[in-house]
Amino acid sequence: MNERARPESIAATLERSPYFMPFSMNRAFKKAPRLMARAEGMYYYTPEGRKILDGTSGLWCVNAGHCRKPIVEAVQKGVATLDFAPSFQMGHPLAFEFAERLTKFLPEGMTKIFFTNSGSESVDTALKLALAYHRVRGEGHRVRLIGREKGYHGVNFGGTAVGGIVGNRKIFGALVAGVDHIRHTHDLQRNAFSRGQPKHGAELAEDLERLTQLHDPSTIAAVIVEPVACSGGIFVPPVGYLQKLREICDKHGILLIFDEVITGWGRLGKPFATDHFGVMPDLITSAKGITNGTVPMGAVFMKESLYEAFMTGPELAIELPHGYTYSAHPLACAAGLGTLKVYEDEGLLTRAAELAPYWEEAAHSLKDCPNVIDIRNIGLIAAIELAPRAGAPSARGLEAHVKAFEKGCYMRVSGDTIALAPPLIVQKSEIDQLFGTAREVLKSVA
Ligand code: PXG
Ligand code: PLP
Repeated sequence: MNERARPESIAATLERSPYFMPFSMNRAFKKAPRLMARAEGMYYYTPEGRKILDGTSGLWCVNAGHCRKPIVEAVQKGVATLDFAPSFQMGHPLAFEFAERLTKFLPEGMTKIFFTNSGSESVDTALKLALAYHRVRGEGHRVRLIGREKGYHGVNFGGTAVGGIVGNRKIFGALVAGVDHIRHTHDLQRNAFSRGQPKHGAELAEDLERLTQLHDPSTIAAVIVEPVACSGGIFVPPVGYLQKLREICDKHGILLIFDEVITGWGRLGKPFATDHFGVMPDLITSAKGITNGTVPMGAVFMKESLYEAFMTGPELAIELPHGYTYSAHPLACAAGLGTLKVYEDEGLLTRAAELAPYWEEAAHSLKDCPNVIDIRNIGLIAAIELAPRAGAPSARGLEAHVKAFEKGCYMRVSGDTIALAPPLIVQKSEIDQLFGTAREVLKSVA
């Protein structure tokens, strides 16, 4: 029997492991690990073979469910055919094929694609594109980037700077100069237990107008927001809010970036949140579901006019001095092509819309559970916000996460908010299991 088959021995050695885990409580985790060794469809399996319902699509990325055959086979075939090919001044056919296929799924008007390897890289790419776009058009004075409080845009310098989660920013110095933030839209007093988009708060978009007055609009290059802010606690945009942001951007020549790393790929019941809300940004950042999480990949989608602005200089010059060794990696392109096939064949990018009413009922049925102070939902996303324990913020959330895992469900928590977003193949019986487990957990968490 090899080491991998002996779970006790894995757990016993973890305390000394050299693995510095990302966004984790390393010491506590290594003392009492929660491991997944295998996955299939809606479920993970622990090394001991315990079946765990995946309530958050891994990290919001496995939208088509786990280990789907067409994706696995595309990757297996891909890796045996072309392991790597350079994408700087060279190319490979899959990259062009994948870009072409992708455009069929994108909101109308999004016609050009830049490949990255993650959401964080997509965000930093989009921010650099925005600055460079203004510069090549003779508006190099537009140097400021605006994010939003409680926003999450990954962990690279640009994304951390425009991000608005205090704990993710405070120990990393001054970050990037010229960044400011508009206010968040979390408003328990007026909007608690809203179903779908909350009624109150469209006027919060006017905070952007305030910043244009403070800095002068001619200094602002771009505004980046998540259409639904997910990592920071799941905040659904108030009715009319995104429209207002778009209007203010238009008025002042500011680019609007929607960070759709989570909201893209069917999460809200349309391919993108852009389609769902009917508000068109200038750039969209994507990752995660683009390959069903199988191989790391990200992308920035942009309007034709953005791309065209770069195609005006001498032809024998590199139009954009930016890119990653692994941009358009052949394995990621193969995984992406397999993923798009599953999404299309199974109608997964609109399935959340069919399930949303059932999902909403199930989520809001937890209203009477102890410590629940808000429930928010949209598409196949739900947030259950718990009152923080006095003097110990996040403790209640963490306990809920651990107890749910013991009861056979994986649920992410962000502080004291439980975040649910299952693969889009979820069945109603599994929705029942998820919220049934959440109810049991909430009753047992003091
Ligand atoms: N933008 C948004 C909107 C995201 O949600 C990123 C950028 C960064 O993507 P990468 O691929 O670099 O991680 C994200 C990622 C959680 C959670 O549980 C959310 C993310 C990642 C990990 C955990 O909320 N979002
Ligand atoms: N650092 C060094 C020294 C490099 O040579 C490179 C790429 O060539 C990078 C960082 C960037 O790596 P990547 O292209 O994988 O983002």
